[in-house]
Amino acid sequence: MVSSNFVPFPDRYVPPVPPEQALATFHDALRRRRSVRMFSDRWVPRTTIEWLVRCAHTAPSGANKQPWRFVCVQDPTVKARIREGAEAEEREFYARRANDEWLTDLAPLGTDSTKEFLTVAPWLVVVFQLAHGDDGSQVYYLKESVGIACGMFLAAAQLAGLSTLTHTPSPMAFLGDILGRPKHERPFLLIPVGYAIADCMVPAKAIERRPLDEVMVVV
Ligand code: IYR
Repeated sequence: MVSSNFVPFPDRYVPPVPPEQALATFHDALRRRRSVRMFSDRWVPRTTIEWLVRCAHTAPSGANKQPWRFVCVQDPTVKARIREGAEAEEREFYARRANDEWLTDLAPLGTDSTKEFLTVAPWLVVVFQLAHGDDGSQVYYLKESVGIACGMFLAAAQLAGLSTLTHTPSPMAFLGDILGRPKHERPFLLIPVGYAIADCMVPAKAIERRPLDEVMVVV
């Protein structure tokens, strides 16, 4: 098992407080995260976005292939094109693609095909999954890997006091076209990042969490 490919576990993290205290602090930040659709245009520095990507990029991935690309858009012209493309897909979604159950489930969120936040939020981070490495090599557990990286991105943004939305205008192929990405990069998630407006409203239903004993089983 231990071979010359191995090094001693470097720089192990030890929390400065007991585990449950560290977790309570982390949980307090996470539990107050809300998906936000009412963004202000308050600027977020590029260096902050770099930190978010750095955090996401610590994610584990199948065979450590790191099969992700984070395309961070602040150019107003590009954001406008993304909004146009997303709203075109969303109009189809609300008019035709979504079935009745889906529309009923979405009703409490008050969403429609207008996506103003796509031009207002200072950054749109478009996460792409790489169908193969840039060198053509295989990748493994692609969705799991990119999903974990996105989760870490969202947690990092929350820790920094930033608001995010997990937006999935579907299908998302238009994002690869607008951003000029190569064919092996497939859009995975569109994450607007910024600050919520002062009088931001969120759906009451989005605050509820099922009790722990419904989501956790101990055997
Ligand atoms: N993509 C659409 C619809 C939508 C779907 C789900 I599932 C949501 O949780 C929220 C919205 C939209 O963004 O309006």
